[in-house]
Amino acid sequence: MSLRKTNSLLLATAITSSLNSTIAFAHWDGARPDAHAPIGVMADHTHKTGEWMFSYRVMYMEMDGNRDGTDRLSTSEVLSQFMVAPKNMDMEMHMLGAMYAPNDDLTLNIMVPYIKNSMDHINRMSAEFETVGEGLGDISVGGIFNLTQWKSSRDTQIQHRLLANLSLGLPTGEDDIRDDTLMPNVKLPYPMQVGSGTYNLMPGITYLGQQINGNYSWGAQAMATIHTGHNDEGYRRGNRIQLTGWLARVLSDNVSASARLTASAWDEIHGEDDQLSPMLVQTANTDLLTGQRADFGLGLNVKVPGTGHRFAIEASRPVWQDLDGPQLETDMIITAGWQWAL
Ligand SMILES: [Cu+2]
Repeated sequence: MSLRKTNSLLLATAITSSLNSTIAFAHWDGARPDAHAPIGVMADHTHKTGEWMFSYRVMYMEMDGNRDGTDRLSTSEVLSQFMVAPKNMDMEMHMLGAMYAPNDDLTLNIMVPYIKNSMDHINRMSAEFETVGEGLGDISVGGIFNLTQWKSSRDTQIQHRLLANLSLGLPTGEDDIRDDTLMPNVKLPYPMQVGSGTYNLMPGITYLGQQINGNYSWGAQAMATIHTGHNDEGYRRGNRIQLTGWLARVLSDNVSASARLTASAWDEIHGEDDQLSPMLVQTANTDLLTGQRADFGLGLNVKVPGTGHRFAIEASRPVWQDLDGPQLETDMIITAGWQWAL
């Protein structure tokens, strides 16, 4: 048997055995405000048998100005390469979520996003226009599994946990939205579409640590988005990988604060949409959609005692970004959410 097969068998056995045994998280305090990760992190926690959670998140991302590599580009520099230059873009996402735990080791989740992308442009004749791509995004369904847990004790006792998650993204969002530019009813470029048009796999792994009698907790997560096949427009979006790590401190029984560092990288689009003109504007050019970024964010988790309600907010800014440009640079990301467990 090949080493690869042996490894996957071992992994399957490990997952099955951890699913069959009920892990009692004797020392994990799920009621602490910092028992949930900062609100910008997904698939960070599981629930107890029979528990439901409903959530609403709003994510706002602001992109202002262009960049090539790590350097800023002026609008006129962009216009020396293209007929049209994007000036800024706002991405607003509303996300409804539901989680349900059939047992202590597995929590199922579904996420339903609604997205509004708006972009301001200027052309070489100084004519300005705005386009909007808006609608239901790609719904995802999946599960979060408790892989293992262990306790360590030196000066303070620490509860550690390891979770794995896997979600399937469904092509429910539109990938052929049109809007008026300076011409009527034009197909909008790749970043303005709200859906990928393909089935997407999102695997991830999360480590969590919690001081049992202390005020600190921390975590780290690796998550990938893998797009499969091609959509009806003739392309698939670039894959994405994201690594994040955070430190949280309990401030009172119901409030915790967090600091988080995130690194993400996104690959190029495969194939292309024939109805887009790559010479006209950078956002229609498949060579100019890859990049890497590091973000630093501060967050607050608040729980309303005895009700199952939690509120959280997190604001982050890029500390570094390297883009295959011209490409709009990210300036700020704010995520706020409400979670209700019952
Ligand atoms: Cu939950």
